[in-house]
Amino acid sequence: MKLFTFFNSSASYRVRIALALKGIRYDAVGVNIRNGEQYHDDYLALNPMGVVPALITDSGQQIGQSLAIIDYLDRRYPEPRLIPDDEQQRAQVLEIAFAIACDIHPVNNMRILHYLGDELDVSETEKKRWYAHWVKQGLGAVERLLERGDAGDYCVGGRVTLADCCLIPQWANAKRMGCDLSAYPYCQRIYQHCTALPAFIAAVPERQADVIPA
Ligand SMILES: N[C@@H](CCC(=O)N[C@@H](CS)C(=O)NCC(=O)O)C(=O)O
Repeated sequence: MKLFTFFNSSASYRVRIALALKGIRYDAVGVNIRNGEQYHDDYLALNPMGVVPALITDSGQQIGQSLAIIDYLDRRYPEPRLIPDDEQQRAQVLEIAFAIACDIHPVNNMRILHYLGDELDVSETEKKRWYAHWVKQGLGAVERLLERGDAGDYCVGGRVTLADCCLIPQWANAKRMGCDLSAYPYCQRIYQHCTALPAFIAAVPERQADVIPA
């Protein structure tokens, strides 16, 4: 299997966590999205969205979209199950995962921030405000979902799921961007617990072969 990834891409990070949890061996191919490698023709043929990650499976299938990749992995390698079969837990897990992957992440993606600066002349300070605003709004909602559910060391059901695979990279990203995260104790507890686990440690940006030192 080949994963096309960028070290500090949070969508790639989600998939790296899932691969590590399932103990799947894969070759990592770095795509430097800071240099525009996601727009090279050969990469666009693999993932027409021009974003990372993308996966080429052992049978040669090409899959883009981190959640589609994790769903594929979960069906092909069911242990540990990341998207529960139980319909109530499944809905809880997907609600949190989609809140992060569909509502928070897309508005703060690199190309959006570039567009704000390059095309709309938005200053660096205003871009930081933009980023912090959507993190606050989105993580505030995730915190309430965790509060009304059964969150503890994990988002749902006392074990690792897709929701944790999405929360940890989003949280790490917000930390890196200097957001105030003091208002989200449920998220904080899950971050502290999960980031001490071997699979999450293996997936961190700093340990990837394509890391670019700060
Ligand atoms: N919905 C996509 C989002 C992928 C995505 O936006 N990846 C970012 C890195 S986290 C990217 O490649 N950005 C390149 C860019 O903004 O030009 C997924 O979940 O795979």
